[in-house]
Amino acid sequence: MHQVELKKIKIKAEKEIKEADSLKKLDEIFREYLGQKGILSNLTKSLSKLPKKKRASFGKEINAFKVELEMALEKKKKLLKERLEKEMMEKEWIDVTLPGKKIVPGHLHPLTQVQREVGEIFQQMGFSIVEGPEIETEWYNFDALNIPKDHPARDFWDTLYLKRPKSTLKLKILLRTHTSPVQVRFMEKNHPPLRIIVPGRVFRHEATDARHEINFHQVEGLMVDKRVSLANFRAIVEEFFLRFFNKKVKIRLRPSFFPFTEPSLEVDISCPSCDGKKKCSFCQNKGWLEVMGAGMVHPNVFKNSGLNPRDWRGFAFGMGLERLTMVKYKINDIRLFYSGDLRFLTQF
Ligand code: FA5
Repeated sequence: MHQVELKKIKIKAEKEIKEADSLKKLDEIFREYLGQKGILSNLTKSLSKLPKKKRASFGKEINAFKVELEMALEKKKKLLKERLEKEMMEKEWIDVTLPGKKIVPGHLHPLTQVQREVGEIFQQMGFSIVEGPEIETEWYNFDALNIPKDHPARDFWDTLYLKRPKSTLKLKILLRTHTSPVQVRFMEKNHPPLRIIVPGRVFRHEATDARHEINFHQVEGLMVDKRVSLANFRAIVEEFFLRFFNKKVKIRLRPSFFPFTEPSLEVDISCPSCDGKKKCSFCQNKGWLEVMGAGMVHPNVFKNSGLNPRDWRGFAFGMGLERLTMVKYKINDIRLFYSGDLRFLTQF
């Protein structure tokens, strides 16, 4: 009776192993037959009910079947694993000869690039880069720079004033119209000799056109020492333009007026596009381009910064970063910088 039963179990187990198509299924078969409460374990327990004579031989048969079953399961497991690996390899096959996906990296805005370049050139000449607040008080933007209230010079700059809560200080606040207030801020806290440049954003309530924006950038320069003269200024800016344009450009200093410098100058450079030959549309056949305002620091500015004007001399200048970038790359409309137009931006 037991032999017949064992035979049936063997046939069933063989069939199940043959049909098993996953490792999970094989696991279930293992538990069904060889587990603690599995079929073979039950058969072994039932040995005690057999007559002594048959017990030993049937026990041997069960053990042999156990070994046979374990081997069959192991073999099938190996087979299934191999099949699985093969399937995975086929699914995940990569053709390394295919061209890769092109990554288009972003890059710095042309104004940022030029601002950094300007900074590096001045740093090589011993200047430090300093920053100041974009929201300024009337004092730093005007009064400290020798532009008193009701003075007509204040109209040079179309100022955007800001509202402030009534409860706080009476000082008016505004969006700075130039980077010159940082001259005073820096001299208040740092004793000369000093050489700084101040790149930064400025704001003016102006009508926009190809050369004017309401929001643009300036780079302020300030050098203060015992004996600084316009000759030093000329040498420094000439060296700056030589490095910036990678060629020698001529410089022309014209008398001008700024309340915070005396004397004041307007600085022109020979057009790098036609080398001053008056033969290009960029300089409108003039051969010269206006690039910055400058002058010797006014004694009142030293006083307002807590320095004795008898002890110190200094020059200051302020140039428009957009205008400078336009000259370098022959850009004819300032509004392109803020257009977000990729056809323009990707050229840099
Ligand atoms: C000033 O702002 C002075 N603070 C410059 C200065 C500094 C003089 C130190 C003396 C000593 P001005 O308003 O000219 O000056 O502006 C300086 C430069 O900013 C100009 O030469 C021009 O390049 C640029 N600029 C002026 N207005 C605009 C505008 N609306 N859009 C773009 N660039 C402008």
